[in-house]
Amino acid sequence: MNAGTRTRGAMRALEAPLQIEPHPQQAPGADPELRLLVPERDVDRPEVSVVIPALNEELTVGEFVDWCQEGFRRAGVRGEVLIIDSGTDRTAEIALAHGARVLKSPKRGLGRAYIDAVPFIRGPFVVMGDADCTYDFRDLGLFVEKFRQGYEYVMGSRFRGSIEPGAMPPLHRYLGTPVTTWILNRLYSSHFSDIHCGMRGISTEALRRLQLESQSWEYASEMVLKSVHLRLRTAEVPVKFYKDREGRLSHHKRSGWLSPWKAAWINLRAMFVYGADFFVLRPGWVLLVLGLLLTLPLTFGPISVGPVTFSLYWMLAGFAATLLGIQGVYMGWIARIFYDFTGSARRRLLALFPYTRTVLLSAVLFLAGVGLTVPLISLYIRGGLRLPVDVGIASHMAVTGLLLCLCGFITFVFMLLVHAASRLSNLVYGASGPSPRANLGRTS
Ligand SMILES: Nc1nc2c(ncn2[C@@H]2O[C@H](COP(=O)(O)OP(=O)(O)OP(=O)(O)O)[C@@H](O)[C@H]2O)c(=O)[nH]1
Ligand SMILES: [Mg+2]
Repeated sequence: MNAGTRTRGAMRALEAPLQIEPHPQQAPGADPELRLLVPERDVDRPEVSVVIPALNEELTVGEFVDWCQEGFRRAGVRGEVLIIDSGTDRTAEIALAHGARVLKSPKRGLGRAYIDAVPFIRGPFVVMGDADCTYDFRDLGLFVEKFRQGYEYVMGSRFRGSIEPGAMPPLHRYLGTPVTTWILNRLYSSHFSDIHCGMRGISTEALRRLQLESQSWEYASEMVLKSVHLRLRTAEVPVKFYKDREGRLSHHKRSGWLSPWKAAWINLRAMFVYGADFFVLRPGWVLLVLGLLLTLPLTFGPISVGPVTFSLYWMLAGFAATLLGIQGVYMGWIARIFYDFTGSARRRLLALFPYTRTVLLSAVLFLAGVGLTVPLISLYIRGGLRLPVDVGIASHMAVTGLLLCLCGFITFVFMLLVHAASRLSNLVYGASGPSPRANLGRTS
């Protein structure tokens, strides 16, 4: 069935607010290294774009494009396939012949291929994946269904779908993927079941807001983490995962044994960089509370609980924990401002740390700290610049005093950074944050 004559009823929800971008080749400032090839049977005003990087995939790309067309037909949607080809074989020619658009781009990595594609995407919704026929794009209707229901980010899940025997090495299937997915879910309070799945859907608007930067395999983690930062409405759908065709080598294997390890390393790096707040905030709170509990109650002398006496050494441990904790919390909050796509962290932190009130609070903390050190300093001066052997509770007070001085100063500097980082964030993401619901065609 011709894509253009297909019934529109089923996709009315997607069509209503459609805003097709002007043809990207006419856009000024386009990357001169990119070249768009349009097939004879091009699709006009697509409602869904399948966006696929390909590096020498002549073995499978033709069948892959056919799968996509079948997927569009089954879903009753007008779709385009956009192959980002950075190879040297016949991939582009075959893809074109099967009706796909091809964006010729230099070989600069998988993440970069997606970045290159963004200005060329015409549909309001995108489904991504591999050109190797390992993900079953004939079922892309499941993604379309979720878009219709109003979801902005739709993760495929091979664990909720099916995995052909031999498609995933046992180490990945039973250890690597479940464990990293579990850790990510714990840290980010998310509910993914397969964070490494390459078949994903996203609204084009959300994809643009993600502002992907990863050049290589780590784009996968960057996307997941930013989708959490952006609080995208997220769903999961089952996908079928097949093993590589006879004769096709995964790019990890083509690039040598180090490649998957390198991919894992840079994915981990992306998790740390884009999720710095998640990593330091919770441990920071734990240390801060624990530290304060070990310090403040001991300010006026040791305390015995049963057989244990909490004295100066415990205080010093608490002192260190409090400092680490407050730094963790403050740095986590700063990191949150850096990835504050929605503007909510800025609003919350600026309200919590207004300039004048925080300056006053910091000054009070600092002066109270100085005050608590006075007994020890006066003992020191009265002793002829020597401390007596037993200084009593003066040392306890001084430890708390020093801690309050430091906390006051750190809080003051943190407040300055919150204000500075918020201004920067306003410039990057817009003063009130982007409108997350704009221009999306959805039923709910
Ligand atoms: N344009 C472009 N495509 C790439 C590049 N590197 C990989 N690809 C394509 O990205 C997709 C994923 O690559 P695969 O080799 O299947 O890697 P994978 O599926 O993540 O890893 P395996 O699990 O080992 O198969 C394929 O369609 C590749 O052809 C690149 O540098 N540029
Ligand atoms: Mg693959």
